[in-house]
Amino acid sequence: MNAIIFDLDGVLCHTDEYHYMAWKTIADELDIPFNRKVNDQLRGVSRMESLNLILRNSPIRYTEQEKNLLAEKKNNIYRNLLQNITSKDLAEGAWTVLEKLHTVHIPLAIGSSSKNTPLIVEKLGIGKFFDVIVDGNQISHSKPNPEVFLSAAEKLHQKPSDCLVVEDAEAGVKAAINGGFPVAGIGTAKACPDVNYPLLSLSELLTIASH
Ligand code: B16
Ligand code: MG
Repeated sequence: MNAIIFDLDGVLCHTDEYHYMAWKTIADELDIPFNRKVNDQLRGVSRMESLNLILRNSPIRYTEQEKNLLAEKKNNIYRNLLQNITSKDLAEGAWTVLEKLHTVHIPLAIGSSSKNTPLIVEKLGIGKFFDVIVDGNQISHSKPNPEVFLSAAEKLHQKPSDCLVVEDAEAGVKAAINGGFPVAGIGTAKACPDVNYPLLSLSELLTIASH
């Protein structure tokens, strides 16, 4: 393994909780049932695809224009929640792991579906650790399509089989597998079949990277 590609929401930070809060506000306003189980299906999935998954539980058919407004409203709520995040919002051990991997010159990338990646990375102060960042602004197909990870591997000048993807979401694990990447799963993704490395903590990456 030559390089590591990290998912962002749910792996390096818990902004996944803010996605949940913002979608919950929208779903409650529309009187659509929404809980953490539905929210788990939205992990790694693009904003508009997430909205379509939520609206499947509504008897009402929304126009494209209405959907665009709902997605924009959700994003405004989400971005307001992001305003106060700092490096304290990093996942446990993330800073130490990134610092150590960077110090031993392991090329590092972020591969995220989120169009808010630049804001989150800036707020967390972790940009300096990454050689490459590919996010939702640069891709046409979100996870489980492997595009985001393939683009990151290409920019790292590495073959997919030499880059370890770290994911928290089923859609992300599938994207990695579809692209031919080995994958480490953390959180709910550690139970996904096909995960090569189920992680209890990010610090286990230091052991994996040293082999
Ligand atoms: P945005 P990841 C994903 O980020 C989130 O997991 C997913 O819940 C969200 O819908 C998606 O980004 C798009 O986010 O609305 O900010 O563009 O897990 O791929 O880092
Ligand atoms: Mg994620």
